[in-house]
Parts: sequence; C-alpha cells; structure tokens
Amino acid sequence: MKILRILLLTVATSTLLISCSDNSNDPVRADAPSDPELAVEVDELDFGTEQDTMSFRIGNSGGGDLEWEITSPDEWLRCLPAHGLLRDESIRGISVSVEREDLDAGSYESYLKVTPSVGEEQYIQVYMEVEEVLEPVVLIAWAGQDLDEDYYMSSDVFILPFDGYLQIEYRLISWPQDYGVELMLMSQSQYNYYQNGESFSAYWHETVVSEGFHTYQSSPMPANRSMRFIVDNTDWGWEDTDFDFVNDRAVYDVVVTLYPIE
Ligand SMILES: [Ca+2]
Ligand SMILES: [Ca+2]
Repeated sequence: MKILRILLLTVATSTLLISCSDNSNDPVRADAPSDPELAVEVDELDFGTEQDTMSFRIGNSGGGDLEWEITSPDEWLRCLPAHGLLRDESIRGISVSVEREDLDAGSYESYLKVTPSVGEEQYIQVYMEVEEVLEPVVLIAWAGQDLDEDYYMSSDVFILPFDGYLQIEYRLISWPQDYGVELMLMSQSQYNYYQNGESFSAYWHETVVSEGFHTYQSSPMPANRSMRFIVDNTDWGWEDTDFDFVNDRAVYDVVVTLYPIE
C-alpha cells in the first residue's frame, strides 16, 4: 500500500512538472481530467477592536469535487459554513465571526485551518483586539447629611482608577438660601491648607444656593490622581457664611461618580 502511495505521488509530481512546463503550442486535450485544488483568498484577517464579522472566499481551481472543512482552535473564532463541497472551478464565500464577550482585554491571535479532501491544508492567521470596557464608579454616596454653619464635611482621600470626569449629583434638601454651600474637589496638600484656614486651590468647586437637585461635571481628570471631596459651610473657600446669629444648616444627599471619557 505504501509503495502504491509513493508511486501515486511520483505520478502526481511528474504530471505537475509537465503541466508547469507546458508549451502553449503543444496540443491540449480539452477533457484532460485535473485534480481538485483548494484556493484560499486570504492568509490573514485582522478584526481590530471593532469588527465582529469578516468574509473571504475559497475555491476549487482544479477539476472534480473538493470537500473542505474549516476549523479553529479557539471558541471565540467561528466560520459559517464550516464545511462543504466545491465543484470544479467554483468558489464560495465564508463568513468569519469573533465573539469578544467573556474575553479579557488584550490582543488575541489565532488561525483558521482549511482542510481540503485533496491537497495540503491552508492557514489563515487571525488577529483581534479586545478593549477594556470601563464602567462608571460611584466614589461617594452620602444620604441625609446634616451640616451646621461653620462646619464642613470631607471624604477620605480617594484615587481615580482611570481617566475620567466626575459627576456630582447634589440634592440640597433643606437650606435657608442666605448664602451658598460650597462643593469642592482638592488634593490632600491643598486640603491641609484649607483645614488650616489658609489660601488653597481646588481642582473643581461650585457654589449651591438653592434647594433642589443639582448636577455638575468636573473637567477631565487623569487616572491615579488622588483627592478629597468637600462640602463646605464655613467662611473658607469662595463663599462666606452670614453673621445673623442663626445656625444656617444644610441638609443634603450627594453622589459623586467617575465616568470614563468616551
Ligand atoms: Ca465657604
Ligand atoms: Ca447664619
């Protein structure tokens, strides 16, 4: 059997050599049978970060029937159809899809193996990127806080886990509206100045005078920046208290959320 196979191979090779050196002046038999031969349009597919489906064509550039099958070593890479039959000199489109869900962020590389019933298998290299999906992060959620005049409230120091902007949703439930309550974001070092009644700067600040629901957004801020969030009802900052001998008390809810920059 082995000898037969070697003989067949030898015959096939010599046929190929003859056909390669064919002179166009030689008579050609129109009905000469040729072997089926797999042709694959591409040797690489790059899905990048966005694309979910791509397509390519396979064909039988020889004669006779050619069965084929396409396999992938990875679950996230699929072909439709994945197998079939190509009549002589026919082509067909193959749709390739990738599934990024459940995959960690990063670069992925795989391949498709196209196996014909006759001839060598062919490979298509496949590249794909999975981007990190950032979800908003709630950094502060204070409900029903009660802040007397000449007092302030500070969060602990927090660190931004990614580039983003802060959205401050502030509901001032009860307030005499004689002056403004201040909302501020500042670094720890500026907080030290603030605490000591010295001049300081803030990454962001807003003065709220009226009761009700207020939403603010900070400018974009870099990842790893550390800061504190402060609600101020003191003479510090940009707004003074009044001196009416009445305790102007602020009652409020506040939620501070970090949103990724789109
Ligand atoms: Ca103030
Ligand atoms: Ca007062």
